[in-house]
Amino acid sequence: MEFDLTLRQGLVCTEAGLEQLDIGVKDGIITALQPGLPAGTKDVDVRGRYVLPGGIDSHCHIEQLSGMGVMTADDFYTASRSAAFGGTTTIIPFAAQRQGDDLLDVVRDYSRLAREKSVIDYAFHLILSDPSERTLADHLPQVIADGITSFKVYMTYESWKLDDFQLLDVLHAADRHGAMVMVHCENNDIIRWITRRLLSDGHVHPKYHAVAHDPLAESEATNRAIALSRLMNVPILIVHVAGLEAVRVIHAAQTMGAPIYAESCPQYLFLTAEDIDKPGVEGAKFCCSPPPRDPQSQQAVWEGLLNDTLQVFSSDHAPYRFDETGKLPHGDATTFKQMANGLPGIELRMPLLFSEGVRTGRMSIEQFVALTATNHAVMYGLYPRKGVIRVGSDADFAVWDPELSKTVRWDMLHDNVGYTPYEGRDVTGWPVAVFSRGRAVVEDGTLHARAGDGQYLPCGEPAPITRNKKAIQQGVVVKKIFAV
Ligand code: DUC
Ligand code: ZN
Ligand code: ZN
Repeated sequence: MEFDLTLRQGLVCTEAGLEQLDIGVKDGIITALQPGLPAGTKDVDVRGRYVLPGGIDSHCHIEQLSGMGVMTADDFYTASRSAAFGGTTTIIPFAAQRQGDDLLDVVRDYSRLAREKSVIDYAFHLILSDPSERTLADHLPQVIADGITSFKVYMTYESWKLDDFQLLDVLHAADRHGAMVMVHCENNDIIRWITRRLLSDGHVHPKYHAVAHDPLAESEATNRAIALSRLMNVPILIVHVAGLEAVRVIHAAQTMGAPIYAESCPQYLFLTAEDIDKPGVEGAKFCCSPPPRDPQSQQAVWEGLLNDTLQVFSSDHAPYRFDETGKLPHGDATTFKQMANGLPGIELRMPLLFSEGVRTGRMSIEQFVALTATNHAVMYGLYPRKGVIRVGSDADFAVWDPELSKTVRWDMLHDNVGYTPYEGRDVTGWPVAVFSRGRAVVEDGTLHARAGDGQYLPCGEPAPITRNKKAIQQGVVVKKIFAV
């Protein structure tokens, strides 16, 4: 068979580990994986380079209004372009339902934005903020049948948050229809109470954001979400884990056999609350929720990623410019409560982890691949089409030069944000070519894909959901309160 593309003699990371192999691609699919393949129409020698599955960024906010009504600085074009330059070939952003929104309208409108602009493939999660009877019983099953099989719910933010009763409703619906619930765990009243005290005492500086979002607000809500999930016997995935205590609570639940999964992000490995403590409003560049914490929490997140307490490493890319359109609605007078929450990170997610994880010897290349690609596909129903290099999978991969060193500057990135919280960091190991379904998206430092080249990926049932159902059938999980 004549290949459209042959990648020759790379160090390829398959599910069996790292091996020197050729990859043959036909019609966008990996069709051969062995040494000594015949030349392809496009034939690329990648000796000395790693060939890794294209990354999947399963937590990114793109062309989405925040809870406070601020539009992200990136649209589907700039965010997907930036993702691709960082080695990511699939993004899973959120079709966000605001209160009163008709879920079917939300999905239709958001799909159009992605279809017209994304340069790489994409799936969707939902954000559910209005789990009415009509949403859960009527619209949700339709949306799930169309391939959106995961949704994020919030325990904080006035306009997004669900109470425990609503969370139980959502877990129940997820269980019925085979979907994964992602939970933003922070106790809203703790944050609200501390915030009111701080503001009334005149404490408005960005650093008070980290004070208001105390680690106990995170660990309490994490514990509560786990309790609700255990009550219902429904798996959940806890997003953006930041604090040491939250990691411990998750680990304890998993040790008891509860189907709890979790995610962390670059900001919790590479930033701390000290970064927020800068003169004036500069610290707003480092404010997200939960906030970066202390070195002990960083260490706990590293350990959690290495010992499989935390299975996915996403960016939580929530890009807001450092001006009136984003972080600073009131200029230099903006208080910590008024700043848009969120950090850019879609392009640096994988290079930062490669440099600080793989290059330092902290993690194996296989762990890196699992945390940045394979586990995302498994968690959200895209496996094995995405997230792995194997015969029959989409030909999505990134060719990495493990020796290439660069100092991060915001103007070398491809987003539309205008700053990076990682300015000035030395990073070793970068993707130098990125392929999506066998086509070069990035090569020689240039974007080769166009807006609209990305395809919609309908997700199947997330594997942890299937696994949990089997466990229940086999009597491994004995307490099932509703026989629905
Ligand atoms: N927190 C979120 O929950 N989402 C976007 C960004 C942030 O800081
Ligand atoms: Zn969140
Ligand atoms: Zn988020």
